[in-house]
Amino acid sequence: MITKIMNSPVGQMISTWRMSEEGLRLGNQILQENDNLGEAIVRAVKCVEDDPAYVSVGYGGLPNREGQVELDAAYMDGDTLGTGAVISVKNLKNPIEAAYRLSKKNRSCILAGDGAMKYASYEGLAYQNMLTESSRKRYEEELKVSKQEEIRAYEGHDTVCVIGRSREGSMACGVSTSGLYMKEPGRVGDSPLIGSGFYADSEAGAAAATGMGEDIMKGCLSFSIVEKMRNGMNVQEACEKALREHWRRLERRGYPNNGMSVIAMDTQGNTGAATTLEEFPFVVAGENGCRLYVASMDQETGEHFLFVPDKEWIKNSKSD
Ligand code: SD4
Repeated sequence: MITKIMNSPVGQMISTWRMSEEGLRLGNQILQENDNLGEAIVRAVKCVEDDPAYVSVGYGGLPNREGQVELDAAYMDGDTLGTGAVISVKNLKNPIEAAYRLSKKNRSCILAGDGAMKYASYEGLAYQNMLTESSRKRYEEELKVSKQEEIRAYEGHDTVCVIGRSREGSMACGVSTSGLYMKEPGRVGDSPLIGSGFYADSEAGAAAATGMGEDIMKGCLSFSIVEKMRNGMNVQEACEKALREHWRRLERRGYPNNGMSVIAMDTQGNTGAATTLEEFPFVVAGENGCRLYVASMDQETGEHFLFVPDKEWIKNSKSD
């Protein structure tokens, strides 16, 4: 039984995929207790990074075509517009922590590869071998079934994106991912790119994206949602419209629908979500606790609706 909801939920935090539920609960607890937005977002993202059961983020993430887990993360402070990101980092336990610290700097705040690792080491951040036994096995299995040039991008690549708003109206956003499975070493997706994978401006709202990075970045999707809100559009409409416009733009060029999903929050804490998938789970948290929702797009008409999943849906869903 699906209960459609007419108005998008109101809250202080919103995050992508079911895998973010536990983290969002912990982050929301911090926000409710001490209103520390940065700490709340970093806590929520770290919870997903640390859990090897989630194969698309942090520890146990999806390896690249050389069998190494290469991670991207970013953080944006919507008050200062301060942005930090780390790109293609290996063996860094919590990339979001490095991105958060870098967001407080005004120069050299987006770092890739060795430079990012040097910064993390200077900051005393923890290292860890991020390749678990099961991600190594998954890699070896893939090598057996595909020739190098035919390697498939695994469908379960996902990004944890967390948007938050403090009681005083400060907004921020954090994202973390291992990107595409079997990606080329050094491949950069949308997630650590400002305006594509994330954007936060406390004067206008915040948005973040998950899905095929090469497609998302062609539309600077997160920035485009925030700009629609800045111009007065309702948050749910901004998500749907930005995504639809961009999807059509890609379609006209012959791109297939590889899946893109977005979440957003306006300056009052109203949330929105949209997807080109049939179903995209997201989580909203606030004073009244934490709740899972699903955004759904009719694949024929492009129409969206949101619903609260029941136990049956949760039991049967294969989505992260
Ligand atoms: C990337 N956007 O690296 C990420 C992956 C993702 O759902 O979110 N997939 O392209």
